[in-house]
Amino acid sequence: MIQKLLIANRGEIAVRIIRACREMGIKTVAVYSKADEESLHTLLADEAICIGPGPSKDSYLNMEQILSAAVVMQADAVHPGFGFLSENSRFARMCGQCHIKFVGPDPEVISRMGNKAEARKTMTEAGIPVVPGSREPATEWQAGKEEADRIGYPVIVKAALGGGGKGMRIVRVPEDFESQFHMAQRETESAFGDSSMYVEKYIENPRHVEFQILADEHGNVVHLGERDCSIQRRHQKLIEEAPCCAISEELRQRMGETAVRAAKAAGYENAGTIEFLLDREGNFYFIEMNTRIQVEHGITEAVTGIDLIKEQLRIASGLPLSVRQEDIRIHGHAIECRINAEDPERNFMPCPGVITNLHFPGGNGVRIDSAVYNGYQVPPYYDSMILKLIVCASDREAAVRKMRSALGELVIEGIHTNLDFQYEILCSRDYEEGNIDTSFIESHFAAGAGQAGRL
Ligand code: MV4
Repeated sequence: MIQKLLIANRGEIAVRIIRACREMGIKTVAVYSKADEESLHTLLADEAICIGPGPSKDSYLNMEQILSAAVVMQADAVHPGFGFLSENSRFARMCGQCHIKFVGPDPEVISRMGNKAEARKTMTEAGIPVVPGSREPATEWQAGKEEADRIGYPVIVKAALGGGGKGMRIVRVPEDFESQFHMAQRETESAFGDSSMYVEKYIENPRHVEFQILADEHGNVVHLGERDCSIQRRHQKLIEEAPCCAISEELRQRMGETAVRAAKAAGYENAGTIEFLLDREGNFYFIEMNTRIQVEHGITEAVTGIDLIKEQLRIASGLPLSVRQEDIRIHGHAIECRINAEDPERNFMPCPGVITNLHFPGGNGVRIDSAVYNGYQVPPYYDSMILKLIVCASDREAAVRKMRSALGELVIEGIHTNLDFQYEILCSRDYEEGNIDTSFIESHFAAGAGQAGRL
């Protein structure tokens, strides 16, 4: 069993991991930047070690510094959380070379799934339904155009190393292909230092539905149902829910079984997510696999009762999964709202600063994952997400009502947040009725803006 875990992250996910370790009797080491000396993860861990100045590239992305800290502090495992180094295969490999267990899949799997064109190929060969599109990545527009003409328009050109919306262009007519391909490719080169692209049929306004899976090193693979993550703004998720209200029990079984087969085809170990697009006709297509614990894991925990971080630590320790597929049941409905330190009135610009007054909602079925406290200074260097509000109730309608009530009780003063924007979404007719897809924010708010830009 892991004795001492170094958490290569900050903020609420570092706190979430520390809590799981405390319950499991695992000692914790926090790493922190100069800007995080007073952060909750630094204060809560058993031990803490400074790894550099505020900017991420000098601290939370500094692999040598983090591994030196792990060696010096005698940690036997590293949990990368999400973001930062969580999907960096080189970091995972370096951990192995230092005889430190990386809490996640093998470096080869991280790298294979990190290349979305290669992931497509792996899944196609395993008989997993993928969006019609490229069999091979293309670096020349002519090769991409041949694929596009074959599948038919509209198509979407994507970066092989992309994900998260960078290096992506929708092409509606053949005449635009060459210029759109080059635009996507230029963005890809500057963001990833790579020019490898692929083409897919463009699915109009799908739902983004992802399945949580767990795989141990003994060959057991299970799925924990799905999350609907369709409410996004500029590829940043805002609200997630579990289960997806557009999926029947029969479809859930088919998609879940597909997700398990996908994880097996990838040679997967630990917690992972299989992303699908779901169209109006109920067709689903694999798009990507995420090889990390995700921000929205808490809603899956709420409806399954399974602690995903504890499962990750069990798996990394070589233990079998604590659950079998037939024991996993989805109970009720959970919703998560991401609260960000940003100003919806100023195009969602990040707004760091000091929190001068803070009040959390509570009650039955309300969970807050956060690392902020009254008087805390939100540093300017990192992601603007400061709090996740998760509610769980017997059904979707009850969960929506509980979320409205909880958002109404939540008080964060001193900094701008998207709290009111979230409340507005929760009160909209289409959200209430479950009429959501990936175009929701664009179609309900002009240019994805807040009240200032309302249609
Ligand atoms: C798509 C798609 C439609 N068809 N792929 C966006 C993020 C990345 N994880 C995958 N994404 C999409 N992939 C196919 N074949 C729609 C999206 C998508 C999207 C695309 C362009 C502009 C905004 C979008 C918002 C959500 C999803």
